[in-house]
Amino acid sequence: MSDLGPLTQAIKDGDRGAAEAQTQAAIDAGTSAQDILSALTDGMDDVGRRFKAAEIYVPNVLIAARAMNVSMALLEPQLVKEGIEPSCTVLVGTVEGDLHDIGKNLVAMMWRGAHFGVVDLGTNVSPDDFVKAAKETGATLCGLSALLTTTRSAMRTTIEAIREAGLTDLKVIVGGAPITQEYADEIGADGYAPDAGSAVEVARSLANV
Ligand code: B1M
Repeated sequence: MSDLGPLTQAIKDGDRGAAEAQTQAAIDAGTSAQDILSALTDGMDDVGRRFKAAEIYVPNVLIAARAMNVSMALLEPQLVKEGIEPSCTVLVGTVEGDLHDIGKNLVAMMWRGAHFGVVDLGTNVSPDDFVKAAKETGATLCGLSALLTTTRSAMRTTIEAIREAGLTDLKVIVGGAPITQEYADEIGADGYAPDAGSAVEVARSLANV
């Protein structure tokens, strides 16, 4: 396994070029996708801590997020490589009003790696767009992500729209920093996952695969 310290540092620094080079070097060295992913998230966690402590500001965070996205684009085929045929279709999106997508992208990548056919609807997805996509794809699962306490309520309205549309078999999984099991229960979600790793377990359990 290659030394992943420089990769974590590249994310902390928001250095896109170094992030790309270090990710590619780690892949070429045969480092596991999971280890590379951990190095990336360690870097982003540090960015989050410094942002919270007002040591850095929104532009720094954006730059780090872009570096992480460049690395994630390179890593995605490695995570997907283990897949044979997707076991079922899974929708994923960040709810209306919320533009955070790094955690949602991680969940989508982990689900792809677990052989789910992922349809990523992006960020700021309205309840109607979730319903429309569910009808079009015949999805089995729908993952909702929210990072803001102010957008948590969009999860409730999305679940209500899904139920009102008669999509009773579509299982909804919620997650994101301000979400708890208690809140998931309160809004009638079928599952809650605190992180991208457990999102795989929850999805497998709900989809019976
Ligand atoms: Co924002 N932001 N942000 N931000 N941002 C937070 C979330 C915040 C906690 C920072 C802080 O104040 N300490 C705070 C929210 C406070 C709150 O509501 N409680 C905040 C704020 C306030 C804002 C703005 C309002 C700032 C402003 O403009 N004044 C604004 C809102 C914009 C909007 O959405 N409408 C804003 C904007 C931004 C950027 C655009 C600059 C950027 C987003 C870039 C992007 O996503 N492309 C950004 C970032 C990067 C952050 C922090 C620093 C990092 C978030 C992140 O990507 N973490 C964050 C502070 C922090 O987290 N400490 C912060 C890494 C990621 C891997 O973790 O997303 O939690 P996370 O995902 C985890 C789990 O939560 C879980 O699995 C993931 C991996 O294990 N998970 C799921 C997530 N979704 C899941 C779905 C599942 C299951 C698990 O099933 C479907």
